[in-house]
Amino acid sequence: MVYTKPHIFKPLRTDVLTVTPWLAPIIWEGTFNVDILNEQFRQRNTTVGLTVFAIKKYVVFLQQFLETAETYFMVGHRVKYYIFTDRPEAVPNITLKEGREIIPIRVQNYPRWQEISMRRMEMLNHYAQQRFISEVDFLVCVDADMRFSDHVGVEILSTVFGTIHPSFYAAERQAFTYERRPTSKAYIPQDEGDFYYIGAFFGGTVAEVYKLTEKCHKDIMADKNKSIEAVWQEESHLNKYFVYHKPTKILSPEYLWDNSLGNPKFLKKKRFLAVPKNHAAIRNKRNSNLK
Ligand code: 4GW
Ligand code: MN
Repeated sequence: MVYTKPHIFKPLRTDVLTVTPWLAPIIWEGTFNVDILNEQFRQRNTTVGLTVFAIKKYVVFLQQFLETAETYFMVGHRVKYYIFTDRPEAVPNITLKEGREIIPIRVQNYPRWQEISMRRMEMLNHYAQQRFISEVDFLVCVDADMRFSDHVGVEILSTVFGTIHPSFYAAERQAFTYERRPTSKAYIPQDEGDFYYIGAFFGGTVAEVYKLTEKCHKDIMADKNKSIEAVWQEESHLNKYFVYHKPTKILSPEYLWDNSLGNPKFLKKKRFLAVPKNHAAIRNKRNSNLK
Protein backbone atom coordinates (compact mmCIF):
# COMPACT_ATOMS: atom_id res chain seq x y z
CA MET A 1 0.00 0.00 0.00
CA VAL A 2 1.36 3.39 -1.00
CA TYR A 3 0.63 6.43 1.12
CA THR A 4 2.32 9.56 2.46
CA LYS A 5 4.45 9.05 5.51
CA PRO A 6 3.35 10.83 8.70
CA HIS A 7 5.57 13.73 9.72
CA ILE A 8 6.14 14.73 13.31
CA PHE A 9 6.28 18.45 12.47
CA LYS A 10 3.25 18.42 10.15
CA PRO A 11 0.06 18.16 12.17
CA LEU A 12 -2.79 17.02 9.93
CA ARG A 13 -5.20 19.64 11.28
CA THR A 14 -4.27 22.77 13.21
CA ASP A 15 -7.73 24.41 13.20
CA VAL A 16 -9.53 21.88 15.40
CA LEU A 17 -8.87 19.73 18.48
CA THR A 18 -7.95 16.23 17.27
CA VAL A 19 -7.30 14.51 20.59
CA THR A 20 -8.94 14.84 24.02
CA PRO A 21 -7.01 15.29 27.29
CA TRP A 22 -7.62 11.56 27.95
CA LEU A 23 -6.03 10.77 24.57
CA ALA A 24 -9.14 9.79 22.65
CA PRO A 25 -8.97 10.82 18.99
CA ILE A 26 -11.58 13.25 17.68
CA ILE A 27 -12.37 12.19 14.12
CA TRP A 28 -12.09 14.91 11.48
CA GLU A 29 -11.50 14.82 7.74
CA GLY A 30 -7.76 14.93 7.06
CA THR A 31 -6.72 13.15 10.26
CA PHE A 32 -6.98 9.54 9.08
CA ASN A 33 -6.02 7.35 6.15
CA VAL A 34 -9.07 5.29 5.27
CA ASP A 35 -7.04 2.71 3.29
CA ILE A 36 -4.93 1.78 6.30
CA LEU A 37 -8.01 1.59 8.52
CA ASN A 38 -9.99 -0.49 6.01
CA GLU A 39 -7.11 -2.93 5.80
CA GLN A 40 -6.97 -3.28 9.60
CA PHE A 41 -10.69 -3.88 10.01
CA ARG A 42 -10.92 -6.21 6.97
CA GLN A 43 -8.11 -8.36 8.36
CA ARG A 44 -10.33 -8.99 11.40
CA ASN A 45 -13.43 -9.55 9.20
CA THR A 46 -15.25 -6.92 11.26
CA THR A 47 -19.06 -7.00 11.29
CA VAL A 48 -20.94 -3.83 12.16
CA GLY A 49 -24.54 -3.66 13.43
CA LEU A 50 -26.36 -0.43 12.61
CA THR A 51 -29.37 -0.04 14.90
CA VAL A 52 -32.25 2.28 14.09
CA PHE A 53 -35.73 2.68 15.54
CA ALA A 54 -38.66 3.36 13.22
CA ILE A 55 -41.79 3.38 15.36
CA LYS A 56 -45.12 4.59 14.01
CA LYS A 57 -44.69 7.32 11.39
CA TYR A 58 -40.89 7.20 11.49
CA VAL A 59 -40.93 4.27 9.04
CA VAL A 60 -41.15 6.96 6.32
CA PHE A 61 -37.47 7.77 6.92
CA LEU A 62 -36.24 4.21 6.27
CA GLN A 63 -36.05 4.21 2.47
CA GLN A 64 -33.68 7.17 2.19
CA PHE A 65 -31.82 6.15 5.35
CA LEU A 66 -31.06 2.67 3.98
CA GLU A 67 -30.37 3.74 0.41
CA THR A 68 -27.84 6.35 1.50
CA ALA A 69 -26.31 3.91 4.01
CA GLU A 70 -25.68 1.49 1.15
CA THR A 71 -23.70 4.24 -0.61
CA TYR A 72 -21.74 5.64 2.33
CA PHE A 73 -21.86 3.45 5.47
CA MET A 74 -19.06 0.92 6.06
CA VAL A 75 -18.68 0.17 2.36
CA GLY A 76 -16.61 -3.01 1.85
CA HIS A 77 -17.38 -4.36 5.33
CA ARG A 78 -20.02 -6.71 6.71
CA VAL A 79 -23.13 -4.81 7.88
CA LYS A 80 -26.35 -5.84 9.61
CA TYR A 81 -29.12 -3.26 9.71
CA TYR A 82 -31.25 -3.88 12.80
CA ILE A 83 -34.55 -2.07 12.25
CA PHE A 84 -36.59 -1.85 15.47
CA THR A 85 -40.18 -1.22 14.46
CA ASP A 86 -43.80 -1.83 15.38
CA ARG A 87 -44.50 -2.18 11.62
CA PRO A 88 -42.10 -4.76 10.14
CA GLU A 89 -44.26 -4.94 6.98
CA ALA A 90 -43.42 -1.27 6.31
CA VAL A 91 -39.65 -1.87 6.20
CA PRO A 92 -38.68 -1.16 2.57
CA ASN A 93 -37.25 -3.94 0.46
CA ILE A 94 -33.92 -2.55 -0.77
CA THR A 95 -31.29 -4.26 -2.88
CA LEU A 96 -28.21 -4.53 -0.71
CA LYS A 97 -24.57 -5.00 -1.54
CA GLU A 98 -22.90 -8.32 -0.74
CA GLY A 99 -22.32 -9.02 2.96
CA ARG A 100 -25.11 -6.69 4.02
CA GLU A 101 -28.48 -7.64 5.50
CA ILE A 102 -31.66 -5.98 6.84
CA ILE A 103 -33.04 -7.52 10.03
CA PRO A 104 -36.40 -6.14 11.20
CA ILE A 105 -37.02 -6.54 14.93
CA ARG A 106 -40.61 -6.17 16.07
CA VAL A 107 -40.91 -4.05 19.18
CA GLN A 108 -43.78 -2.43 21.00
CA ASN A 109 -44.89 1.13 20.59
CA TYR A 110 -45.23 3.54 23.52
CA PRO A 111 -47.90 6.24 23.61
CA ARG A 112 -45.59 9.07 24.76
CA TRP A 113 -42.86 10.15 22.34
CA GLN A 114 -40.49 10.68 25.25
CA GLU A 115 -40.96 7.01 26.12
CA ILE A 116 -40.34 5.91 22.49
CA SER A 117 -37.09 7.81 22.53
CA MET A 118 -35.94 6.71 26.01
CA ARG A 119 -36.95 3.04 25.72
CA ARG A 120 -34.39 2.67 22.97
CA MET A 121 -31.83 2.23 25.76
CA GLU A 122 -33.79 -0.68 27.24
CA MET A 123 -34.36 -2.39 23.90
CA LEU A 124 -30.77 -1.97 22.74
CA ASN A 125 -29.62 -3.38 26.05
CA HIS A 126 -31.94 -6.38 25.77
CA TYR A 127 -30.95 -7.22 22.19
CA ALA A 128 -27.26 -6.59 22.81
CA GLN A 129 -27.28 -9.51 25.22
CA GLN A 130 -29.83 -11.63 23.33
CA ARG A 131 -28.55 -11.38 19.83
CA PHE A 132 -25.99 -8.73 18.86
CA ILE A 133 -23.20 -10.23 20.96
CA SER A 134 -23.17 -13.35 18.76
CA GLU A 135 -23.76 -11.54 15.43
CA VAL A 136 -21.63 -8.38 15.27
CA ASP A 137 -18.41 -6.88 16.65
CA PHE A 138 -19.50 -3.25 16.91
CA LEU A 139 -22.82 -1.47 17.27
CA VAL A 140 -23.59 1.91 15.77
CA CYS A 141 -26.81 3.35 17.23
CA VAL A 142 -28.48 6.20 15.37
CA ASP A 143 -31.70 8.17 14.83
CA ALA A 144 -33.96 7.37 11.87
CA ASP A 145 -34.60 10.92 10.68
CA MET A 146 -31.19 11.01 9.02
CA ARG A 147 -29.45 10.47 5.71
CA PHE A 148 -25.86 9.64 4.87
CA SER A 149 -24.28 12.18 2.53
CA ASP A 150 -20.59 11.26 2.64
CA HIS A 151 -18.22 8.53 3.84
CA VAL A 152 -18.89 7.04 7.30
CA GLY A 153 -16.53 4.11 7.76
CA VAL A 154 -14.42 2.12 10.19
CA GLU A 155 -12.63 5.28 11.39
CA ILE A 156 -15.59 5.72 13.79
CA LEU A 157 -15.19 2.30 15.42
CA SER A 158 -13.73 2.06 18.90
CA THR A 159 -14.47 0.52 22.31
CA VAL A 160 -17.04 3.21 23.10
CA PHE A 161 -17.69 6.35 21.08
CA GLY A 162 -19.90 9.43 21.17
CA THR A 163 -20.59 12.30 18.76
CA ILE A 164 -20.32 16.03 19.46
CA HIS A 165 -23.72 17.71 19.18
CA PRO A 166 -23.58 20.12 16.21
CA SER A 167 -25.31 22.89 18.16
CA PHE A 168 -22.79 22.87 21.02
CA TYR A 169 -19.30 22.21 19.61
CA ALA A 170 -18.07 25.67 20.60
CA ALA A 171 -20.21 26.13 23.70
CA GLU A 172 -18.93 26.64 27.22
CA ARG A 173 -19.93 24.19 29.93
CA GLN A 174 -22.62 26.44 31.38
CA ALA A 175 -24.35 26.48 28.00
CA PHE A 176 -24.51 22.68 27.69
CA THR A 177 -28.10 21.50 28.13
CA TYR A 178 -27.09 18.84 30.66
CA GLU A 179 -29.65 17.87 33.30
CA ARG A 180 -29.09 20.38 36.13
CA ARG A 181 -31.55 19.14 38.74
CA PRO A 182 -29.66 17.16 41.40
CA THR A 183 -32.71 14.93 41.97
CA SER A 184 -32.25 13.33 38.53
CA LYS A 185 -29.76 10.53 37.97
CA ALA A 186 -28.67 12.44 34.85
CA TYR A 187 -27.52 15.42 36.95
CA ILE A 188 -24.16 16.90 35.98
CA PRO A 189 -22.70 19.69 38.17
CA GLN A 190 -21.79 23.03 36.52
CA ASP A 191 -18.04 22.41 36.76
CA GLU A 192 -18.03 18.94 35.14
CA GLY A 193 -18.32 17.59 31.60
CA ASP A 194 -16.20 17.77 28.47
CA PHE A 195 -18.50 17.95 25.46
CA TYR A 196 -22.23 17.92 24.82
CA TYR A 197 -22.86 14.65 23.02
CA ILE A 198 -25.87 13.99 20.79
CA GLY A 199 -28.22 11.13 21.60
CA ALA A 200 -28.63 10.38 17.89
CA PHE A 201 -25.22 8.75 17.28
CA PHE A 202 -23.17 6.59 19.65
CA GLY A 203 -21.75 3.10 19.71
CA GLY A 204 -18.89 0.78 20.46
CA THR A 205 -18.25 -2.89 21.00
CA VAL A 206 -21.35 -4.90 21.85
CA ALA A 207 -20.06 -5.39 25.42
CA GLU A 208 -19.56 -1.64 25.92
CA VAL A 209 -22.90 -0.68 24.36
CA TYR A 210 -24.46 -3.25 26.68
CA LYS A 211 -22.92 -1.51 29.71
CA LEU A 212 -23.82 1.97 28.48
CA THR A 213 -27.44 1.14 27.68
CA GLU A 214 -27.85 -0.76 30.96
CA LYS A 215 -26.68 2.21 33.04
CA CYS A 216 -28.79 4.68 31.07
CA HIS A 217 -31.89 2.49 31.24
CA LYS A 218 -31.52 1.86 34.99
CA ASP A 219 -31.10 5.58 35.66
CA ILE A 220 -34.11 6.40 33.45
CA MET A 221 -36.19 3.93 35.51
CA ALA A 222 -34.88 5.32 38.82
CA ASP A 223 -35.92 8.81 37.67
CA LYS A 224 -39.32 7.50 36.56
CA ASN A 225 -39.91 6.07 40.04
CA LYS A 226 -39.29 9.57 41.42
CA SER A 227 -41.56 11.10 38.75
CA ILE A 228 -38.72 13.01 37.17
CA GLU A 229 -37.73 12.90 33.49
CA ALA A 230 -34.40 14.32 32.36
CA VAL A 231 -34.57 17.50 30.28
CA TRP A 232 -33.42 15.80 27.05
CA GLN A 233 -34.50 12.27 28.00
CA GLU A 234 -31.96 9.56 27.11
CA GLU A 235 -29.55 12.16 25.66
CA SER A 236 -29.18 13.61 29.17
CA HIS A 237 -28.37 10.15 30.57
CA LEU A 238 -25.90 9.47 27.76
CA ASN A 239 -24.12 12.72 28.59
CA LYS A 240 -23.96 11.76 32.25
CA TYR A 241 -22.52 8.35 31.34
CA PHE A 242 -19.79 9.93 29.22
CA VAL A 243 -18.66 12.25 32.04
CA TYR A 244 -17.65 9.23 34.11
CA HIS A 245 -16.95 6.69 31.35
CA LYS A 246 -15.08 8.77 28.83
CA PRO A 247 -15.44 7.76 25.18
CA THR A 248 -12.40 6.13 23.57
CA LYS A 249 -13.16 7.99 20.32
CA ILE A 250 -15.22 11.09 19.60
CA LEU A 251 -16.88 11.88 16.30
CA SER A 252 -16.71 15.51 15.18
CA PRO A 253 -19.83 17.33 13.93
CA GLU A 254 -18.95 16.05 10.43
CA TYR A 255 -20.72 12.90 11.63
CA LEU A 256 -23.92 14.62 12.62
CA TRP A 257 -24.80 17.87 10.99
CA ASP A 258 -27.93 19.82 10.26
CA ASN A 259 -27.93 22.08 7.20
CA SER A 260 -29.89 24.72 9.10
CA LEU A 261 -26.66 25.28 11.06
CA GLY A 262 -24.84 26.63 7.99
CA ASN A 263 -21.42 25.80 6.54
CA PRO A 264 -18.62 26.67 8.99
CA LYS A 265 -15.08 26.70 7.59
CA PHE A 266 -13.77 23.88 9.79
CA LEU A 267 -16.41 21.48 8.44
CA LYS A 268 -14.72 19.78 5.48
CA LYS A 269 -17.38 17.08 5.12
CA LYS A 270 -21.02 16.58 6.03
CA ARG A 271 -21.32 12.86 6.39
CA PHE A 272 -24.64 12.26 8.15
CA LEU A 273 -27.38 14.86 7.96
CA ALA A 274 -30.59 15.44 9.85
CA VAL A 275 -33.61 15.19 7.54
CA PRO A 276 -35.94 18.16 8.09
CA LYS A 277 -39.12 16.95 9.74
CA ASN A 278 -42.58 18.21 9.04
CA HIS A 279 -43.28 18.47 12.74
CA ALA A 280 -47.03 18.80 12.25
CA ALA A 281 -47.28 15.64 10.16
CA ILE A 282 -44.73 13.39 11.83
CA ARG A 283 -44.92 14.19 15.51
CA ASN A 284 -47.09 15.69 18.19
CA LYS A 285 -44.77 18.19 19.82
CA ARG A 286 -41.15 18.31 21.03
CA ASN A 287 -38.85 21.05 19.89
CA SER A 288 -35.57 19.58 18.77
CA ASN A 289 -32.38 20.94 20.36
CA LEU A 290 -30.84 20.57 16.90
CA LYS A 291 -31.28 24.30 16.33
C1 4GW B 1 -43.14 13.61 18.78
O1 4GW B 1 -44.26 13.47 18.41
C2 4GW B 1 -42.17 12.54 18.55
S1 4GW B 1 -42.51 11.08 17.83
C3 4GW B 1 -40.87 12.59 18.90
C4 4GW B 1 -40.13 11.42 18.55
C5 4GW B 1 -40.93 10.48 17.96
C6 4GW B 1 -40.49 9.17 17.46
C7 4GW B 1 -39.15 8.86 17.53
C8 4GW B 1 -41.41 8.27 16.85
O2 4GW B 1 -42.63 8.47 16.76
N1 4GW B 1 -40.91 7.10 16.34
C9 4GW B 1 -39.58 6.79 16.40
O3 4GW B 1 -39.16 5.75 15.89
N2 4GW B 1 -38.71 7.66 17.03
C10 4GW B 1 -37.29 7.27 17.11
O4 4GW B 1 -36.63 8.07 18.08
C11 4GW B 1 -36.59 7.53 15.77
O5 4GW B 1 -35.53 6.63 15.62
C12 4GW B 1 -36.08 8.94 15.97
O6 4GW B 1 -35.06 9.29 15.08
C13 4GW B 1 -35.64 8.88 17.42
C14 4GW B 1 -35.50 10.23 18.15
O7 4GW B 1 -36.60 11.07 17.85
P1 4GW B 1 -36.38 12.35 16.94
O8 4GW B 1 -35.49 12.01 15.81
O9 4GW B 1 -37.73 12.88 16.54
O10 4GW B 1 -35.66 13.36 17.93
P2 4GW B 1 -34.77 14.65 17.52
O11 4GW B 1 -35.68 15.65 16.84
O12 4GW B 1 -34.21 15.16 18.81
O13 4GW B 1 -33.70 14.19 16.56
MN1 MN C 1 -33.58 12.73 15.16
